Amino acid sequence: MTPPKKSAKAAPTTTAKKAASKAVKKVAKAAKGQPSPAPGAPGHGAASLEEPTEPRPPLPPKPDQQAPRTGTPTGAATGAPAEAFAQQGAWLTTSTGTRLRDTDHSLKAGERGPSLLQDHHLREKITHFDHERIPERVVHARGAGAHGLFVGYGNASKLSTAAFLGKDVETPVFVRFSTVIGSRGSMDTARDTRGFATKFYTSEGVFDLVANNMPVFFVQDGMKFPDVVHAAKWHPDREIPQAQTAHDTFWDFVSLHTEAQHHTIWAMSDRGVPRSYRMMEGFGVHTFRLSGPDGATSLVKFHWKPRLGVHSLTWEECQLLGGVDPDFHRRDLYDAIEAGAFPQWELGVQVFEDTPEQTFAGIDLLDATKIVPEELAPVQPIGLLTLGGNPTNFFAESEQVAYHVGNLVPGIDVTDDPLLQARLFSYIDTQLSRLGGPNYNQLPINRTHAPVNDMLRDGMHQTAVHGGVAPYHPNSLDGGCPFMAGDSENAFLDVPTPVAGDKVRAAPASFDDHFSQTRLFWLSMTPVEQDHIVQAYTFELGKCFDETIRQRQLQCLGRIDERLAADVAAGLGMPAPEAFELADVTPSPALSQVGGQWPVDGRMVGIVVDPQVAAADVTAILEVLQEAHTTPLLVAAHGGPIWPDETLMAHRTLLTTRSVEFDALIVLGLPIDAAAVNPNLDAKAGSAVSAGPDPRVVLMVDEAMRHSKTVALTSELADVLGVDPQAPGVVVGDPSSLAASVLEALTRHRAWPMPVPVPAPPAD
Ligand code: HDE
Repeated sequence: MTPPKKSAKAAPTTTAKKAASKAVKKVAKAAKGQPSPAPGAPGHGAASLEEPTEPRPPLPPKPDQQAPRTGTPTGAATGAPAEAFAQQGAWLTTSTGTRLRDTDHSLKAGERGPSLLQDHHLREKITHFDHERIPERVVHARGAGAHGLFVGYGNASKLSTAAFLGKDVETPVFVRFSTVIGSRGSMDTARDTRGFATKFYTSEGVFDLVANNMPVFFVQDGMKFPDVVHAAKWHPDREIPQAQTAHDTFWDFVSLHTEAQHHTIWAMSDRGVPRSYRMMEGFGVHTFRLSGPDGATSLVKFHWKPRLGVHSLTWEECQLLGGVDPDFHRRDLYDAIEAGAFPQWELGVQVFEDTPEQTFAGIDLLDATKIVPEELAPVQPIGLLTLGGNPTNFFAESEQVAYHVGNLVPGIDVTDDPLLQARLFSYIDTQLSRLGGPNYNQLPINRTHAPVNDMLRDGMHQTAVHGGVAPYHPNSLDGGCPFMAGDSENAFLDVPTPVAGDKVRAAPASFDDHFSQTRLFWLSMTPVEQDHIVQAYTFELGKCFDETIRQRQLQCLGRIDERLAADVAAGLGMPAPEAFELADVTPSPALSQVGGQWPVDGRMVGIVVDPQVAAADVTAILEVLQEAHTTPLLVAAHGGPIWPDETLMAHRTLLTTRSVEFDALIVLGLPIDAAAVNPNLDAKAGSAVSAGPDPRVVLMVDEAMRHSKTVALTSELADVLGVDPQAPGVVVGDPSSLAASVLEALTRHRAWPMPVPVPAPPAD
């Protein structure tokens, strides 16, 4: 086979940029004239105080909302508007379209009598309600989705024949982000791996890239997946804890099954607590095989690179958000899209020669617990993804979307990675019980945009009406149709690869190295990131009941790094493990996520005001922040108008928010409401003992500073609040200068207390 030529590094093409900016402008135009700059309005129209008396047809979706294309189950576009999926007309009907007179009372034998069996409307309404839930996903149950557009740069066309990678080819996509362990209603900010699954509706069929935000996986063989998931989920007797690995069964498993240690250190790092879905990398994890137009094949690893950089929450923020806003990531994604701050990622590939060994620089490409450092194989961008549409209906889209790693298109094939091979079985199988039968690909969100001519028939919820009499091959009754496509008709190619060896239940020797890349990850982190890892292990193991399990995991940490093991042991009050011989590895600075500057789109800025602040100053700050595509929210003592003659309204009050909701704080005033000094209140306004600053504002500022965020305020308020103007992240100045300073500071995400030394790149 010919070795793949490295494709030239491509910048986003003008068309890719134009397509993205066209989409941004469309939403911005639709949003113009909306009453509030804060996203999150529940519906398209405003509610009326009285119950409406005049019927009207259902309103169209909000400007930020999209829906799947209205195609037939067999791929043909109907051209019907997206609303055709939803409700029609002005009058309430049964599910079969009969208009109804009353839906508040059941049909009874007399006003005070028993309900009648005859009541078909009651039975339909209650029966449907009884069956509204479907089984949640076994893993990745908690998630949120968005519509978008992928535009190919064209530079991968030599590597793969896949049409959607062609230059300026536009492909609609639906992306679903998720946590792995928690149930459907669990909090977004749990420490966990995140899913990043993308459905490309390409002209050649659906391609699903079912990725995670970490490039390695817990296990090397699909056979072990149920084990790791059972260990990570709640304890089976009490079904606690929810959505977290800080418990005995998880650490019992990973300390015994040490191939999980590499993934575990990623989960214990800041990657396990992302600031936003918009600020995560995505990784296909496995190695895939691409085939080009000349038949040459190459091995690749897929990467998603976020335009906003990779950023994280602090652990304390995660815990507070779990209570203050358990929907933090879901809300962040929807709000950003609604505000026109469309998240973007570049799709990139690391390309390797397709050799019989399937290794690169001594790294086994079939081992999903290994990465290939970017310093050794750079990620080459091959297309741009822009998410520009929120779902119109969560259930129909985000819940019913069914990804499958076997949804492949010509030019992209799988490899023999034993994890990937098991996934090829699992994803169809799980949809059968989750979506109730074999026709789930006919659901609107799963429908392909390519013509379908299969011989699959019947089954639960069949919505296609198939013609013909011979859904079998070979046949003569239907003229032998459908025919098989050959190379010239762009048929999918299962790349012929040699297979040899005994039939065994065993792994290659290269799969036995569990610690060298785990150490590589640790050494690639900056000191602040290493401290977070120490804290995460200390927290998780501190929640384990069993001393032996803690001890065993400390030994695993000793195999990663002496300082890591010693610091965690100190936090647990246990002896540090013996010294182990450590792997000699070269750090990969690309793995660190601090030390750069990024765009600030969609960042949240809290502005604390009181009626004494000049409204003109606040309006000017709002303008600067909105212009930069951030979302400023006014925080006041009470809801409603803040100034008697102004239209500006409070978006949050000191009761409905906490500093963790914001990336930065601007404090312009001190809302003190003496009337609210009530000893029976949970968090009293004002101070019962002195006329000092409102303790809730003090708490906000203190918390924001502890989380290394930017806090901007005037020098008078810094004095009153006792804020050190020299402290990291503190900006003191006139109201007119504060917004610009905040925007500048936000480009670095946080103001870490120490300068951040970045590990040196490896010598050539
Ligand atoms: Fe999955 N995985 N997985 N997985 N996975 C599922 O499929 C499974 C693996 C990933 O938003 C399930 O539809 C097995 C690796 C994502 O709908 C299920 C193995 C990676 C999502 C399943 C793996 C993933 C899933 C549950 C080991 C990263 C969410 C519901 C062989 C590359 C997709 C469903 C969504 C979902 C099985 C390993 C990512 C049970 C058996 C490795 C992002 O089929």
